[in-house]
Amino acid sequence: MWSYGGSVPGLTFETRNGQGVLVEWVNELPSSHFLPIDHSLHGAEKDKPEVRGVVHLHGGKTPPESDGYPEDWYVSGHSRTYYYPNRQDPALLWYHDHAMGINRLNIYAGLLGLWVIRDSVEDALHLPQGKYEIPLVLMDRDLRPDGQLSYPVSADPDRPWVPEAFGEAHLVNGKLFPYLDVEPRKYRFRILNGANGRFYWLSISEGAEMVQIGSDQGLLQAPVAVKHLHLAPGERADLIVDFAPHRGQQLTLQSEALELVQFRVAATPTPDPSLLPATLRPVPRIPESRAVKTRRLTLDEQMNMVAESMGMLLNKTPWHMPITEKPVLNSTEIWEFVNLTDDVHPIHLHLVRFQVLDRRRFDAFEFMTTGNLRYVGPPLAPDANELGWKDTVRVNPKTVTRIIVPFAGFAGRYVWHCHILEHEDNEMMRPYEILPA
Ligand SMILES: [Cu+2]
Repeated sequence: MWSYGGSVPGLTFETRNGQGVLVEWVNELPSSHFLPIDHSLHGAEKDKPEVRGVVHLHGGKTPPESDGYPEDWYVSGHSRTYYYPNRQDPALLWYHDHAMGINRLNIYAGLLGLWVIRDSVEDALHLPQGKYEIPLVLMDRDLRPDGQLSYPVSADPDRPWVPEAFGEAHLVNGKLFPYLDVEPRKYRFRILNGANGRFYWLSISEGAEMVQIGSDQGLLQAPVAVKHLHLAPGERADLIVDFAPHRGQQLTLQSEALELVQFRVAATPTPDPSLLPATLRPVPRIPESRAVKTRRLTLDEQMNMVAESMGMLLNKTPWHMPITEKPVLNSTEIWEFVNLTDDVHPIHLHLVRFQVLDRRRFDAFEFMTTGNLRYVGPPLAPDANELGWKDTVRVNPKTVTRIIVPFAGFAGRYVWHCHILEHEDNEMMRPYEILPA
């Protein structure tokens, strides 16, 4: 695998709110790629070097010159020094490659890692910490019989891109079905879906209760008990699991029938000084009236003559077209994603955090033929565990999903995209620009 700092997932950054960090990201990768590049994709043409990289901190409130713009890639023997202010609420972020046209291959190769931000407010909650706080990075990979990574290809050798890549090897922190010896007490699990395209539907066997305390951009206002947890690529969840009722048992974290990690609970009781407070951190809902603009943005799929996917688009506009989304710094906008495809797309905006307003079914055929947006159901409020600050939102098929976004932080050029990496690499990504106030 390729890695940041010698391990997959890469080294975890432990940081504090307001404590800026400079990182020199040095590219020491080999000069040829070991996974199948599709030179027909924009940004991955034959005149580009095979191996290129650029690092993006997902969820980071990062100045534009350090955000890892997809075209800011560089080759082996070079480095970039990026500045991360960490002036944002405590959260589990993650860093990964973002190089134009080969991002899916670089991340699949192993270029991802975690970035934790903490602060004194979170410390004062006395959540489980130290060895009782465990990150779980979920991803799937396919392996050849010799143990090497295998990435799927299409039937066309000139266009090997595939619309989705799934693997049969389900990895947690880079290991196949690992186990963890746990004490019968509360644990905090910081979970990332780091897969290219797999969605997880998580639960724990023996009816063990999961209590969600945080999502992408930090703590929820209050804990939410969840039986199942839906996690799209790029999404994070912060969970408390109390093993006290399960002394001597073996529990499994699973996604439907897939076994991901086993918890072996010790039989002897143990003291548990950690807390699960009834309230965590205020998350005031942003009133819709604060939005100065509403943008309607479609999610589109292009099919060829035999109904094979040729790729997805945002607002029917490929990457190279001029920037169309230019919110003003410190203004708030509503973005409504009109999903005309049959897939769920996790849509991620760089730099900002946002709140999910609602989801509503509409008549996609009527919209595509007449342009008229006719709803066929009531607006559905987000689930309780989606009421915190988010940076990635699941946009369901034939549904309008609305988010409200304060564009805070920095003026400059960023991107927004689908976090199914195969989609992102094939035009389901657009630049946007925040104009100075
Ligand atoms: Cu997508």
